[in-house]
Amino acid sequence: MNYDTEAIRRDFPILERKVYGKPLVYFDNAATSQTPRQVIDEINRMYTQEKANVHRGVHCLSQEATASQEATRERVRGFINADSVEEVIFTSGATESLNLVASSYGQLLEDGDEIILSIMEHHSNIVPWQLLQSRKKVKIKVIPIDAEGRLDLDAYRGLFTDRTRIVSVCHASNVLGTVNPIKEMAEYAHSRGAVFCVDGAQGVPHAKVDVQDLGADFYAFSSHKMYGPCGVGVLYGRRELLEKMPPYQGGGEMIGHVSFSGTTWAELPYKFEAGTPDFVDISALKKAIDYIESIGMDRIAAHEHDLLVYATEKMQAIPGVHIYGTAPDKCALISFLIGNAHHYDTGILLDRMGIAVRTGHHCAQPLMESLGIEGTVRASFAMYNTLHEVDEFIAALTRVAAMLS
Ligand code: 7TS
Repeated sequence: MNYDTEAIRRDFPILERKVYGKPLVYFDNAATSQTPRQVIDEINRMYTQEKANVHRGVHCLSQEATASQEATRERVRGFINADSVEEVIFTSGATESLNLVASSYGQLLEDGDEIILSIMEHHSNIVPWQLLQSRKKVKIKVIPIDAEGRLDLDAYRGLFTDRTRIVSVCHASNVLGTVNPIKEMAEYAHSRGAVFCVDGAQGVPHAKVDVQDLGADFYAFSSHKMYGPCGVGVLYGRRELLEKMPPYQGGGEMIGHVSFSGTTWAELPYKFEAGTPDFVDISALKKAIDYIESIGMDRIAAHEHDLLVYATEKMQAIPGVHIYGTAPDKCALISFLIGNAHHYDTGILLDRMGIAVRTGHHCAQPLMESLGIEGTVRASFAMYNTLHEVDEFIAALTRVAAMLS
């Protein structure tokens, strides 16, 4: 069966709209991807038919809403091949998932313990660990990158000591696109007695993820970057670790029994889900997974790779364009600058031509500093983008490059 981009595009209503009278070319998918009708319909169905608080009511609507939410948990479990639904925790996004790990697993660390991160991390995999440093005297060590934007694995191995407790790195960089060798890195961390946490925000939307095969002890991601609703994220955690960890937040539903003489916690995964969850959007997330699987993650990955290779080749031919991140294994995004032009100016001009890209530091300021720049322009692709759109982008970029140089 051919990869039918036109049929896919018909499922995404927003792709029909125009900006400044021009057809929208949406190349900001690494920030958030668009949502198919099937997901939007499910959100609508939940609001019109099934809105009732979950895990609370004896009444029919509450039971239906609970079943809808819990069906997503099972769907996510299968999607990432977790061993059980107890290991799938719903959060508000990758950011909250990573804060949960740093805060709660962080409670188990002792003064003098060490954490390994990488220079290419998003702020959401840096700042939560720094917040932990205000409570514990833990040390943060940073894996550097080479000229192509790959993690320096010799340096990585060299950072370990007998105090290394946890490594937390991104599956793929949101700036460089580099896909990190998670399996190999996790194996080494385990051989040194450390736990391995993966920021999968840019991993899950682009390739099949098997948390057990990867050897991830934690895996964090956001629904809105994988064609799902906003406001929902997932934290996968290995049961044995989750059981040892204290709760992240206190409130309704995360308790066993509350008393002023002492409170007990609910079983997994509810111990980590305080308060009313975003059950409407959680329920609709399973429709995004259905959608991805109806097309096939391998086919999506191959299509995105074609776009990446085609766009990279064409961009390299435009005078003045410099691409940041040239690792052989990249997810479908390209960061670049034109000569000395400011990234913002390039972004504004492209926007006026109907092309949505992101500009700035992409919440990765330590990486920018190490590259000696303030920011980049970033084009990022998704399953519905086309070679024709890349051609439009290249034509626009050629004009912008001529204007700015
Ligand atoms: N980790 C990575 C690697 C990311 O790219 C992002 C968001 C996050 C974590 C945080 O995800 P959130 O859904 O909780 O916000 N990255 C971007 C980006 O590149 N442009 O906008 C958001």
